[in-house]
Amino acid sequence: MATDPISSRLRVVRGDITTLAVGAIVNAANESLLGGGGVDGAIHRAAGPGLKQECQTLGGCPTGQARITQGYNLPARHVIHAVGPRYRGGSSGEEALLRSCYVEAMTLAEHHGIETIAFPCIATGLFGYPKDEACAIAVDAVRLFLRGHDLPREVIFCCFDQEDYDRYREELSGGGIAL
Ligand code: AR6
Repeated sequence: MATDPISSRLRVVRGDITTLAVGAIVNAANESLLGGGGVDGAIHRAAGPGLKQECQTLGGCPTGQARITQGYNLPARHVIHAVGPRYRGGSSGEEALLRSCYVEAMTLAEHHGIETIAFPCIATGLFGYPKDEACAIAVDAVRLFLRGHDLPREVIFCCFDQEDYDRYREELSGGGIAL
């Protein structure tokens, strides 16, 4: 594994993002911000009703953007809700929108003084983004951002299953697919 200054700020973990006691976990939300299935459902269940109440005040969020809330009953202090693109074949601006989710979430984290942020594999579940491409985009977007910013100090890629965990480990070690 490379040990350049950016790599030392990246981690991959396997597990349930709702268990992470970090400054912010990122939710793979939809434009309503009112909850859903997948990681969104898990985060809302673990956070309790306060999260939905705060989300209801936000007026939704366009695809490719992000909004921040408190973490309520979660061990994480904040939730950053990012809306990934639905994958429609790849020629509808999906890559730019997915990249934007990561950049917008990191920007919010920086503005709130958050030291550690954890991402799920945004858009790769219900929204159908091809997993190898999504992983390469996520890692590239995060690396580029960290190069110019001291915060967040650390980024965790939280993979729910072993395949994603292996994919991210490979990508961080310099393997993975070319964008
Ligand atoms: N911790 C970490 N990762 C998880 C967890 C968890 N507890 N649960 C699932 N994942 P998805 P999307 C992974 O479908 O594709 C919702 O209904 C999962 O294995 O949650 O962005 C929203 O409301 C996958 O790798 O999000 C939207 O309508 C990743 O999280 C829509 O789904 C993302 O899968 C968003 O779809």
